[in-house]
Amino acid sequence: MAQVAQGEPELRRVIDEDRELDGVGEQELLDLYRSMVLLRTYDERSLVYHRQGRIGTYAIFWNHEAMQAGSVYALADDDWIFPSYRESAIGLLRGMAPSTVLSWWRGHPAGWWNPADYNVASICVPIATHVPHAAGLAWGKKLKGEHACAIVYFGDGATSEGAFHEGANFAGVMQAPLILFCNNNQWAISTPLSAQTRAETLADKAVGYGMPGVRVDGGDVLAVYEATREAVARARAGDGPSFIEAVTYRAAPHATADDPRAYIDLERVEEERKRECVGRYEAYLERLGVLDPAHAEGVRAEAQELMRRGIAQAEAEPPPDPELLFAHAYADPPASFGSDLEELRRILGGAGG
Ligand SMILES: Cc1ncc(C[n+]2csc(CCOP(=O)(O)OP(=O)(O)O)c2C)c(N)n1
Ligand SMILES: [Mg+2]
Repeated sequence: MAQVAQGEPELRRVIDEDRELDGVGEQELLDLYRSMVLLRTYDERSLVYHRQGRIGTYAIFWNHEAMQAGSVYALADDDWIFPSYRESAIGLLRGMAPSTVLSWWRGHPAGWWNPADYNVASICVPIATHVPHAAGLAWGKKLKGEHACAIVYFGDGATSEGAFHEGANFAGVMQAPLILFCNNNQWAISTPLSAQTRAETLADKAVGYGMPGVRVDGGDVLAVYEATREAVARARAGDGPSFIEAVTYRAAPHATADDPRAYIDLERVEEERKRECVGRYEAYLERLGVLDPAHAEGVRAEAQELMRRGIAQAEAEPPPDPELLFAHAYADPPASFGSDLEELRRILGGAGG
C-alpha cells in the first residue's frame, strides 16, 4: 500500500545519521537555522493573527519548514520559485517583507508583488495549475541559454491532477531545468495518500516522465538541501528535470477552517509534533556545538520583531479601492461593470473607501 511511514529506510536522511555535508560549514548551518525559525515564527504568529481576526483563512505549514528552507537554500537568487498556498511565506527567504504575505492573507492588494522582483511566482491555490507554468518558465530559460532553473512546490494530492502530469511530461520531453518538489504530507485535506494513488511511492511517478525521482525525509532540512542541490546541479548541467518526494506527515490542520479530528490519526500527529523539524535541527546543531541557547534566542527574537512590524504595516494599509475588483479583467469591460461598481461603493459606504 502506498501509505508510507517515516521510518522507512529508503528515505534519504542526514540529521538522524549524524552525517555532515560537503560545503556546508558553520555559517551555512546557521543560515539554514535562521530561515527555519523565520518560517516557523511566521506560521505560528499567523495562526494567532487568524484567531484574532487580523488575517483571513490561513494554510498552516507548521513542520513543513525543513522542506521549504532546505530546498530554497540550494537555489541561486536568479532561480525561480513557484509556490502553492502551503509555501505562502517562502518569499521571506528571498527578502520579501512579512507585511506583503500577511496582506495576501488579508485579501489586500498590498499582498500582490511583481514576480520578477523576487523571482517568486504568485501563490498558487488551484491545485497543480502552476506546474505547467513552472515547466514553461524553465524551458524558456533553457531556450535563452540562461543558467537559471525553476522549482515548483505541490502536495501529494496534486499528483492526481491533470496539470501535474502535463507539466511533468512537458518538462521531461523538453529537458527543462525544473525541480518538481512534492511535499508528501500524506493528506489532501481529508483524503489520505492511500486513496490518492496505487503507486508504491510518489517518486516512482518520475520514471514515467524520464526523470530521476528521489525520496527524502521531509523533516530533515539537510537531506532536503542535499537532494535539491543535486537536482539543481542536474538542471544546470543540461540534464533536465528531477522529482523530489519529501515525506512527512501533516501535523496541523489543513488550514484554519479545517477540523482534522474527524479523520486524522491523532496519535500519529502527536508523534510527529514531538519530532518536529525545527527542534530536530536544533538538537543536531547543539550536538555539533554550532548552536547555543543565546544564539537561538537571538534568532527567535529577531523573527518575532519582524512579524510584529509586519502585521502593523499590513494593518496600516489603507482599504483598497473596490474598483480593483473589476480592473485588469477586460480590455473592454461590459457596461454593467459601471453600475455594479456604483452599487458596491454604496454597500461598502465609508468602510470600503
Ligand atoms: C483544482 C483544485 N481542486 C480542488 C481544490 C480544493 N483543495 C484545496 S487544498 C486541497 C488538497 C490538496 O492537497 P495536497 O496536494 O496534498 O496539498 P497539501 O494541502 O497537503 O499541501 C484541495 C483538494 C483546489 N484548491 N484546486
Ligand atoms: Mg498533502
